[in-house]
Amino acid sequence: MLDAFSRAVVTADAKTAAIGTAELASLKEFIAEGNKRLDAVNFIASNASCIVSDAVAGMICENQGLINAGGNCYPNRRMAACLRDGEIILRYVTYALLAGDASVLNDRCLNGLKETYIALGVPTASAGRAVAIMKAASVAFVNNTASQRKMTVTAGDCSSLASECAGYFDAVISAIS
Ligand SMILES: CCC1=C(C)/C(=C/C2=NC(=C\c3[nH]c(/C=C4\NC(=O)[C@H](C)[C@H]4CC)c(C)c3CCC(=O)O)/C(CCC(=O)O)=C2C)NC1=O
Repeated sequence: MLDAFSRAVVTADAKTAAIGTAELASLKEFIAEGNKRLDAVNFIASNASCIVSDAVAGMICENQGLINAGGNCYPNRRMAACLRDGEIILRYVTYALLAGDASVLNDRCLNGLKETYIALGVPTASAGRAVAIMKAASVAFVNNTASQRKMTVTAGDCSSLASECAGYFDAVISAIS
């Protein structure tokens, strides 16, 4: 598992190069923007059950066959597995956002997930839809634009954190598509 710092070391080592000024500048920014990052992770993590249940409910609302006999959220055991998977995926996205690096998400969550889903008959398009709804909600939390749950926080520009966060969700969707 890598973070923004160890990623810079591994990348430089692979080129047998010194850590360059560009890498140091980007790590400096990572530190300078660190409080925003911690707030963003906190806002997502502390609203995780709301984000997950809303996304799975939205996915089912758009495709009610999922909860009928033969659907992959039927019976309750599968519904519970689906909600649990939403929580797992969101948790690994918050780990990646905290680390500023996707390797923990890729190695420990996404590796083999598509194959698992195919083997179990989990519909990957529906799973991708739930992840897309979690992405929209999480980006709203990062930008503090979630209408019902505004956080009291110093105002600032979090657009680059929001797009980094969106990128981790996009990586999930493409890994299972
Ligand atoms: C370390 C990270 C990690 C991941 C990512 C993980 C995923 C994961 N999801 C699974 C099952 C499952 N996943 C789902 C998910 C869904 N069904 C739907 O219709 C929706 C589209 C979707 C929810 C959004 C379901 C229903 C099952 C159970 C399928 C079955 O047993 O028939 C299984 C099979 C074993 C089990 O049931 O627990 C794994 C390994 N487990 C892990 O430990």
